[in-house]
Amino acid sequence: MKHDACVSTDGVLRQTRGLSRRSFLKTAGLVAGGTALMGSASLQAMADEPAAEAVASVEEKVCRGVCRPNCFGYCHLNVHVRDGKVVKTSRAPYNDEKFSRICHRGLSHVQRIYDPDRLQYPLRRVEGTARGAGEWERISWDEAIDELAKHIKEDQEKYGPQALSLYSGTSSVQAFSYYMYQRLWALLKPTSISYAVDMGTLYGTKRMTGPMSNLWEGNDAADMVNAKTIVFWASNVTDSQIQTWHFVKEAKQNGTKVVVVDPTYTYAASKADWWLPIRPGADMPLYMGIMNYVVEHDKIDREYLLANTVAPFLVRSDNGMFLRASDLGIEPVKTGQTNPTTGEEIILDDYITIQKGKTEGAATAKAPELVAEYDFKGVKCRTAYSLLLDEIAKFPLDKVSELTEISVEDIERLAEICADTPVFHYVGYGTQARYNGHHATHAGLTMAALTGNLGKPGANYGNCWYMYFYANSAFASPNGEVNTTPGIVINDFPDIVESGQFAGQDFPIKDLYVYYGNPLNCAMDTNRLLEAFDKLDFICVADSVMTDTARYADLVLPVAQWFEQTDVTFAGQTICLSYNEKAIDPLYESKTDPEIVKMLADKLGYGDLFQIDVEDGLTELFSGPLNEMFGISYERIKAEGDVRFVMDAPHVAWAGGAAAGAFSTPSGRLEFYLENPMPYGAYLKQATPEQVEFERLPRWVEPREAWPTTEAAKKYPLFLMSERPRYRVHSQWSFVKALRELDPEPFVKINPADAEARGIKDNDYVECYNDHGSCVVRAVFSNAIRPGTLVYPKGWQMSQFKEGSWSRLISKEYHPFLANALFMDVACEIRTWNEGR
Ligand SMILES: Nc1nc2c(c(=O)[nH]1)N[C@H]1C(S)=C(S)[C@@H](COP(=O)(O)OP(=O)(O)OC[C@H]3O[C@@H](n4cnc5c(=O)[nH]c(N)nc54)[C@H](O)[C@@H]3O)O[C@H]1N2
Ligand SMILES: Nc1nc2c(c(=O)[nH]1)N[C@H]1C(S)=C(S)[C@@H](COP(=O)(O)OP(=O)(O)OC[C@H]3O[C@@H](n4cnc5c(=O)[nH]c(N)nc54)[C@H](O)[C@@H]3O)O[C@H]1N2
Ligand code: SF4
Ligand SMILES: [Mo]
Repeated sequence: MKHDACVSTDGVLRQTRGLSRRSFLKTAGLVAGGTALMGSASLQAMADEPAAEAVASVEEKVCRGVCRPNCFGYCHLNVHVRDGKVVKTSRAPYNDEKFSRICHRGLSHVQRIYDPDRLQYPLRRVEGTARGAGEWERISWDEAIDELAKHIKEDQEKYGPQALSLYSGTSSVQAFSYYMYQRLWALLKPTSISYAVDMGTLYGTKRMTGPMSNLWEGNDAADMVNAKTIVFWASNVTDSQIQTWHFVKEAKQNGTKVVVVDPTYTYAASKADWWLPIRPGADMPLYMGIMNYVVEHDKIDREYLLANTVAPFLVRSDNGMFLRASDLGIEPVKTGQTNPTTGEEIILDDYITIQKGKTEGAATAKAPELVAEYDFKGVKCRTAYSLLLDEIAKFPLDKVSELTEISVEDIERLAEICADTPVFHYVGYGTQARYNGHHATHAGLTMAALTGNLGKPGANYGNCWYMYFYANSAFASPNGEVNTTPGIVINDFPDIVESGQFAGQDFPIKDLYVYYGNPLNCAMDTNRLLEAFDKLDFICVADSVMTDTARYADLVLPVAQWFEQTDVTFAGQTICLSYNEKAIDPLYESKTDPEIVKMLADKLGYGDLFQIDVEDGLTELFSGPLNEMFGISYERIKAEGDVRFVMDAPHVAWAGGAAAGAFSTPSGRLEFYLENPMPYGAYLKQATPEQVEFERLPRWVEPREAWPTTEAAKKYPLFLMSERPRYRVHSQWSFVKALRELDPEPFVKINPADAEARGIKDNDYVECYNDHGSCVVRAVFSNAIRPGTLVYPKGWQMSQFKEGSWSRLISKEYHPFLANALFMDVACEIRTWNEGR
């Protein structure tokens, strides 16, 4: 399909039918004044098309925009511009029509762009006032960049390159903007602080399927229609991937059954054939219970296990490693080829299996045993599958029932469903945001392999979110420079700032630059983070609104909105590179990120390396041998609007299995048994040999706080969980008036029984609190909430609370193998709150 770039539509009449003159004027009034309070009808007005007679005389141009919060959708939008103003956003087509969608947030962009509270000028904290006091002075861009450059230069010279730290959130996947920053960071070598989100899924998957797996693997949602059953695990899909729900409905119409495993009676649960209200945090034992049943009833997929997993490999009891041909005195074969990930030479040293009672290399064994033992010079060896069976045996169904609070009959019924392939396990991020998160993924993926539910249409375990990795990396390495400073995770940031030490070395961090993210809102333990902020010399935030984090900065840089710049979005569930064209000039004095980078580079003496305009930059980024190999160029992306970068459609993860090279593990198979479990991002923790041993197989780890036996739960018996906010994406859209009218203030959903036991009435203000912090919100009674739990839609900015904020209640602790924030692993208590008390 040819994409019409910014067409000036003399055909306004064709484009603008359907809205009464009155409602159009209402929308137009909003654009002009920006402050008009809109009724909920105004969203409808935004969706409808203005009346022909009202606008016949006004020229309209329609530009292609990409809505790019990280709700996974990246919907294409028409951005309608009249008189240099965006008057409306409407749904625009993807080349694959299945992905053409828009939601209430996408429809309300006009209010984001013309938000009267949008940042307009660079702001500096008034000298002598405290951070967060809200006293700002307007300064020029020149002064602002001067000040930023001065701090970076002085502190890096005095303390080393790590003195500058960066926090980038999840709104970062637009190529020119992202890589311009990377280009500067390659020269400045600052400390990158990574967020610790969704890692239980990422790490749990990658450690079993290899580093070349995409970030968050899984089949394309369009493949759901091929499943007999879709099982939603810990996914609030109707709100978190609203753009995907139609695939579920289409599958249902096609006869697919839907099961929802969730402690909360979600909207998806209300539309499902079966809802299983699981105890929060107990998915791991449920997966083990399913495996127990399918093993017991001989419903495993032997063929899949033998050909695609390490199931038949012998494991040495002395060192936990697989027995190899070289152990038996057979010379390995040197291939002369190198592993693209490790750079090491690939040496073929076969893994040993048992066939007809004798050892046999896995490469040649036609029918190896799943369960076998072997005595290797006095070292007992057993197959990886036998070791898995030992773990499964620890989960008899009555124990699983106790842990999950699901009846034995229901576990059996679920296991029968899971064994009846193809089953599409659509896995959300609810259960993994706990201390035990990666073990749930480990068990889930093993269960999918055991039942042969991977690598074929309709069979899946995961949730695809793909990123394009082939942008020309030379762009981000000017003069061949790369950032060599070690990265850290946000959870460790407070301790590192306080001690000035990292990994036993001096590591003073003095400055912080935040872009594409809102860590005081979306990371963990806000109180502890604020203590770290207090110790920093200088904080600069680049955003388009006054976020929680911007409020605590010394310098705030106003960033241009999405439709005020050209760029290419390179990630998401639609697996496309999407073209976003500039519709209007940046409002007020706001500037795009690349412009900020250029100004800063100039001040720091690197100006010559940054004389790149967006068209040339994008052309370079989508050029070179890898892009050519995929047939991708900026010219093509621009002309076609979107270009799919994973070619099979619908995409099936790990298709073809081991024979097709689907797994990039050392063995080339799915490794449910790990020879060398390696910690992920857990920099400040030292794993003990016992912990390494423990990590080899899926094992039960209790949540850190939100589990009946924990210390925290004795004091704080309610388990607090967040849900994706229907009216925001994280903290974005927080200040959009039409949405605030529908969703005016922070609240927590509570089962009436828990509320009544505490003397709380519906709609009361309540304080939620634990040892980490607290907040004050409305209590909303809901029978959809599991007794003993509380659920809040996340993302409210601090200024919208009566007191405190949600992330203050979240611990900064993490598992020694995995830096993953414990968003769902929160024990708390709740009491009524009276203003002025
Ligand atoms: N509107 C909107 N959409 C978004 C986002 C947003 O902020 N707003 N954020 C985006 C991002 S970055 C992400 S990572 C995704 C997340 O997408 P989801 O994972 O679908 O998001 P959540 O709303 O956190 O849903 C988690 C679900 O898990 C359930 N749950 C909690 N604990 C458990 C458990 O132990 N077991 C089981 N089985 N269920 C459990 C919760 O009740 C909830 O229904 O959403 C994306 N989409
Ligand atoms: N309590 C709780 N907290 C959570 C979670 C939870 O379940 N519960 N979930 C976590 C998860 S899964 C995630 S992914 C994170 C998300 O965490 P964040 O990525 O920090 O969340 P956002 O609120 O989307 O912040 C993005 C910010 O970038 C700005 N922005 C957008 N586009 C641009 C741009 O082009 N340039 C610049 N400079 N800025 C831009 C937006 O205005 C916004 O302020 O939140 C995590 N936080
Ligand atoms: S917020 Fe998400 S679902 Fe809504 S229009 Fe934007 S990308 Fe699409
Ligand atoms: Mo996320």
